[in-house]
Amino acid sequence: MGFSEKQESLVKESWEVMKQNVPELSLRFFTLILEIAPAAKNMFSFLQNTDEIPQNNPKFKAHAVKVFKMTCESAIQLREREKVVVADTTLKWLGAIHLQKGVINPHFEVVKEALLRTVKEAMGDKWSEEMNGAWAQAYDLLAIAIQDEMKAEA
Ligand code: HEM
Ligand code: ISQ
Repeated sequence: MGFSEKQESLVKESWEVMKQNVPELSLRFFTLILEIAPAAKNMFSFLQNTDEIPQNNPKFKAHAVKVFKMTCESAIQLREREKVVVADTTLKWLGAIHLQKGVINPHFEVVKEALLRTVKEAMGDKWSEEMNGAWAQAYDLLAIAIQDEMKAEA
C-alpha cells in the first residue's frame, strides 16, 4: 500500500488538466478498451444493438467519466484515510455490478492499460514515468478493492 504525497500530487495535477477535456478523453479511454479487448463490447448495455461507440449517449458519457474520476478521488482519499473510499457509491455496489456483468480479473488489466494510455496521450509533454506510476498504483488499489468485494459476493 502507501500512496506518497508526490504520487497524490501527480494524480491531482494531471486530473486538473484532463478534467477540462472530459468528453473527448472518456471517448478515447473507452475506444482504447475496445481496441485492446473487442469482446468487451458485449458486456456494456449501452453498446448492445449498435456498432458505434455512443459518444452522444449521456449514459455512456457519465459512465466513462465516473471511472476516471473515481480512480483519482479514491487515490486522494487513500492518503487521508489510509483505505480505499469511493464517492457517490459503495464498493459493495461496484463489486455487485461487475460480478453481475461477468467481469473477471484479467479485464482489469485491459482497463488499466487503456487508462494509462489515455493519461499519457492527454498529458503530452507533461507526462512522466513517475506520473504513470502514480496512476497505475491508484488504479491498482481501487481495482483490488473492487475485486475483493467481487470475491466476497461470489
Ligand atoms: C459498470 C467503475 C473496471 C465493465 C461500472 C460502473 C462504474 C464502474 C462506476 C457503474 C456505472 C453506472 O451505472 O453509473 C469501474 C472502475 C473500475 C472498473 C472504477 C476499475 C477500477 C471494470 C472492468 C470491466 C468493467 C475491468 C470489464 C471490462 C463494466 C460493465 C459495467 C460497469 C460491463 C456495466 C455497464 C452497463 O452496461 O451499464 N463500472 N469499473 N468495469 N463496468 Fe466498470
Ligand atoms: C465501466 N467500467 C469500466 C470502464 C468503463 C468505461 C466506460 C464506460 C463505463 C465503464
